[in-house]
Amino acid sequence: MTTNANQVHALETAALIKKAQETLVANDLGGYTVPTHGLYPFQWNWDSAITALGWKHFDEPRAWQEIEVLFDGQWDNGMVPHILFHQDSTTYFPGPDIWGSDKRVKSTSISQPPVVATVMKDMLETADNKVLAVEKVKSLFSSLVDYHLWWYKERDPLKTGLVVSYHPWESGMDNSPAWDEALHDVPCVDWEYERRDLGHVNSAQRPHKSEYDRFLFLVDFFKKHKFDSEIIFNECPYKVNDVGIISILHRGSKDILALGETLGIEDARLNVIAQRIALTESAINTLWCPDAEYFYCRNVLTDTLCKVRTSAGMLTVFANLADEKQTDILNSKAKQWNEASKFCMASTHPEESRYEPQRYWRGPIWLHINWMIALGFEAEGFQETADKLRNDCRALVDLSGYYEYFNPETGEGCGGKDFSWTAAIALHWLL
Ligand code: 9WN
Repeated sequence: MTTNANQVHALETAALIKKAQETLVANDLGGYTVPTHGLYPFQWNWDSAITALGWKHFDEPRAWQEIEVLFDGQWDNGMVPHILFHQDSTTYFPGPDIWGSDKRVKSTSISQPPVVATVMKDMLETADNKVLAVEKVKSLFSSLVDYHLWWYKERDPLKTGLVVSYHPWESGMDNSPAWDEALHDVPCVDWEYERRDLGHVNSAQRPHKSEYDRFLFLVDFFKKHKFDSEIIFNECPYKVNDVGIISILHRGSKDILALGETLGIEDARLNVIAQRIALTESAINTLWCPDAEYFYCRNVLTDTLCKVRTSAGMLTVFANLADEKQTDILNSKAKQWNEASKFCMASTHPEESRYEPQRYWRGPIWLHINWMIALGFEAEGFQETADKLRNDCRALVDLSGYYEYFNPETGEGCGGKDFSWTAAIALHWLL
């Protein structure tokens, strides 16, 4: 770049940093950050963890507070819910009454990908205020272990090595084509409801009613069974091994062991986590499809792989679950995938028949997913792939700003505006 071009770039970067910080501050509801006002007016689990990564760049105490408030909603059994309804709002559906929450902090009855452990490790390692960071990790550590043990005990009671998910919302990748068959087998609710998301976002960018009918059936099912884990495990009409959750959990568990070692924390439960890590490592290849040479999710109820290439399979590299040969294959696939659309990485491979570039999780790009995938490839020495992901994400925010997600063909911002995790990933990774 010439000196002038460098100066322009620096000015643009400074403006983007300012805008990203302002976005987080504007979305701050006092201790927790909403993903965006209106569309998502509560605290979401993996959004909050990712958002803390943004806060840490300009307000470390506030970043730790985000995590503390998230754990304040933890259930007695260790689950950290997918949404905490700290206050009422009429702009989102389904709210706490539909979920039938009976806890002190009202919440949903499912969780979300547990990226929080990895975030906490990053926050400790990069902290300016080490004393504060050590104090916070020490005080949250036991709850964090409880959370991971909840996943293993409640979602893999038979010790298969692969936890199950009970709801597409739990994956965070709500209407990924990976769930199409499994979700189709779930009955529809027989009551009328009014969606609020369509009042905020164009319906072409959101899930269909046929999916919402089933999402809500599952919510009713959990409530009807009073959140009884045994009954739900035995009878839930939707049970999926989600390779995204499995990978993020696995990486997080290893990060918990590393945190424990760094801080000299002695906790006998860490042995259980270590055993579960080993179990997952020995089971992951059951999700590898030798024909496609790709990691798929599995519909546990029909014991079939969900054969559609979604970016969730790439998270095995982030978790270091893919072996050396598989990582090499995935890197070649990532290159081809990235070339298949103008911007990368599309959440569903553009050559899949179910690919839709702007409909929720069926093609658009989410920056935090790309960040995790890039971290994985970088750690394995595939810097070119990591750089391509990063450069494309930077181009997306340059072009469209901090939208919830982006069309991989045009770069157009989709979904909610002024979105917390997009601004946070920009602060943490791109700027
Ligand atoms: C349901 C908040 C959340 C994200 C999810 C994303 C979307 C909610 C919805 O928004 O899901 O949880 O109502 O569409 O799919 O990943 O955490 O940003």
